[in-house]
Amino acid sequence: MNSKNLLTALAASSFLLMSSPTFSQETREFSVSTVLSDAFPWGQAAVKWAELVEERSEGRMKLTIYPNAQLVSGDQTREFSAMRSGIIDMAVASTINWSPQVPELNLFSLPFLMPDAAAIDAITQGEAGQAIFEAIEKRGVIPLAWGENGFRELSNSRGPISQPDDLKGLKVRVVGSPLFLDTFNTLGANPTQMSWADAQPALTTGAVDGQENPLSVFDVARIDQVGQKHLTLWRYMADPLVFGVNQRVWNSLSTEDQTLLKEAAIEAGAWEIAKSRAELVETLERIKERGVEVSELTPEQHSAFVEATQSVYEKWVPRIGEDLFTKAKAAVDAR
Ligand code: X2X
Repeated sequence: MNSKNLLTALAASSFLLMSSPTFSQETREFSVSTVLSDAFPWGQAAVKWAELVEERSEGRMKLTIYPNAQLVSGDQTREFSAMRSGIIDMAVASTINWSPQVPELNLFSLPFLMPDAAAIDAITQGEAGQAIFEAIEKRGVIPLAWGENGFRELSNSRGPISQPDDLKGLKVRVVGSPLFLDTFNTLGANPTQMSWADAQPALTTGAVDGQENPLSVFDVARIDQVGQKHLTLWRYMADPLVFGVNQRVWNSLSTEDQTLLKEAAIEAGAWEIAKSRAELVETLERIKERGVEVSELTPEQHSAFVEATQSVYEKWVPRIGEDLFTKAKAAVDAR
């Protein structure tokens, strides 16, 4: 090879190197926090998001999922703070776990505000949902899309529950927002706050008598095997999931990648919401087959619970925001 040909060959090979994707594009890896793993719809939502992002960015963006709130050592109510400070890049998170830092998210935990799935959608997909996303963003996390953990049903080891009186003295494990203490205290129960990681041993040892979680969680975590033989379908609240990104991470992305990330989150969220709703009937069947005694409420029994929990509204609507509550209530009524 003469020197001219050698130069041409070198130029060609360096051009190839530069244009080959592995050399011109570096892969950026991001952490994604979830509380539940991909054995549950919640974790599956994160997996779907990661798959879509990796595929559409042709490997430029990689989302690595850390389930069981492990990035905050299981302390799920610290997830939002960890996101804000940059310990966590992204999350698919329950509104309950972020509500200590974003009081507006307590809206979804108001007892019996949302009677059905259409009511959840009326809030998340409308003006109220927009206002909630603004509240999250104002506190330093960019919200991209909604998913769903689901209607939280009450289980316990003591006996059937179909009226407020049945809850008297019942030791119930509740999640991190203080609103839950008020709801269960006002019903005469004895609530105690603990993380999901601590809840399962507490149910096993009998340190608590009951818990509340969506049917999918009861089913997959085999809550029936830790003595929870009674389940009340009271649909007292549902926790949506929020796909969110740390603000600095968001700002470091090109507009194109921001759009890609957001569209993938919206798609993954819609997919997961449809999937978890579609699985509900079958999940309940499975739970019944395992010998769990399921109580459904008559309209009168339901009303008794609604009335018994009115004080929660008096205390919490001012903290959530009158305006947001009014928007949400109007959306539910008009659904
Ligand atoms: O802790 C719970 O109950 C769980 C898993 O549902 C949430 O993270 C809200």
